[in-house]
Amino acid sequence: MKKIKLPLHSELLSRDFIFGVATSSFQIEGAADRREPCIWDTFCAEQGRIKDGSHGLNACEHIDRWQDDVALIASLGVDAYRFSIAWGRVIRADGTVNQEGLGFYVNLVERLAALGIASHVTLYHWDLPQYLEDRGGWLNRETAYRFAEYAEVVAKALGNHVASYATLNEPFCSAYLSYEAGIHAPGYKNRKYGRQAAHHLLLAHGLALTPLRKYAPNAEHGIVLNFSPCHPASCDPADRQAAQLAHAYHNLWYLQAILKGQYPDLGDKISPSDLPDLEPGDLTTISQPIDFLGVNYYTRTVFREKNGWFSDVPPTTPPLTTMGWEIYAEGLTEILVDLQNTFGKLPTVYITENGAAFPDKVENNQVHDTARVDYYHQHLNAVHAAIEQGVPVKGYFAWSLLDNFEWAEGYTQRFGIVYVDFDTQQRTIKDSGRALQQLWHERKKQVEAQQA
Ligand code: IFM
Repeated sequence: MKKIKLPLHSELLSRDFIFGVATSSFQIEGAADRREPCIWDTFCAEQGRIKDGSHGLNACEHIDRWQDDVALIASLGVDAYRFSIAWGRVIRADGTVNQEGLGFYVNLVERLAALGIASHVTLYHWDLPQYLEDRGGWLNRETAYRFAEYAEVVAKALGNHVASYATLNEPFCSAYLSYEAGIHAPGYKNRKYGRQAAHHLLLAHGLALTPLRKYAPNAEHGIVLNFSPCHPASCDPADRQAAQLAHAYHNLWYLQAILKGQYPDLGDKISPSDLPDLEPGDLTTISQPIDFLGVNYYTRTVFREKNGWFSDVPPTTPPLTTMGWEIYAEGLTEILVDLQNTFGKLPTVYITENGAAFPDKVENNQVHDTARVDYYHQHLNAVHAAIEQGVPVKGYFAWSLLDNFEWAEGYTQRFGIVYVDFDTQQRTIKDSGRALQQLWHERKKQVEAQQA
């Protein structure tokens, strides 16, 4: 088995850097009968929405297998586990709290703590309760206020037992892919909707910070955003401009609002009628200080100019992942350094997701996913390079612990460091999981030796 190697004195090997694995509720939990339906249940039931016609009703059956899954996480030697809470498992359609659902997460956090594993919670990873979508979803400003109430319920229950609370995971996806590009639930295709949903999501983030800080004052509070360096397809000035526009629209739209309290100025590239409706004070609410920025990174994107706008050029040069994404580790260093330069100083950064899907196969109870071992090796070294250039990265979470429901791709994409047989629910640690396990155990030994 190949190893993952880091430079000897890398910050990543120090005691203060945290390593973890990540998942999200809808992608692994199952037990749909014990929560409210969400927009992804509805979307999966619509013909043609999901590549393999599947759904998330059972997924990895994590709700019923969580104790074994936690033992598995512990065996990897991680410091932390990042997971999300299903809003509709906690708050019923009539607004009352589902104590059993909330209790699941209380037990999970307790068990993790007993094993010395810190909980990093995400409050919203795309599974909006359908009862809220029925009232307009993220196009309805009221949803932001319901989110803050839900955040309060969770913070009261989990409080300081959680190391960090991320309000949202990748609002780019729950706004752009969901309301603007029609690829994710609820599947709208409308530019104004996308911008308005993004604004309400960011407002929800800002509003939730108040109860989170009140009821979990010792925890860290922040948000998880996804970034992809935007490169021009050619030296043509029109393509260069298109790549810059894509960077502003996809990457800066969220971070600039949060760190600077303003949306990027797109000039005449966007019609004023497509810009979001704002109320006075919204950007102040959105731009409250955060303790950390979660960065999700998978690949870069190449753009060319098309009708005065930008259009992405799908990569063709191998090696590509089964998602069709280019493996481009230097893009992680590039985007981190670029954001640091753009914003002066970034808050603490956690790489909250990084990983790749490959066509894994189980052979004699083993999965030889050498390409994924290489992927982690290259990307961890890219994080090291960013730290060397002054970016305050303090943690790294592999995406994902388990193969799971990959949204519009169904179960066709395997991102796990642990293989899941969806017929038997058997879990098999892949070579990438073993390589990370080895790295994490060796690092622990090294840190303990330094302390002795
Ligand atoms: O599986 C997703 C995750 O839910 C959000 N970030 C990207 C991952 C891979 O597509």
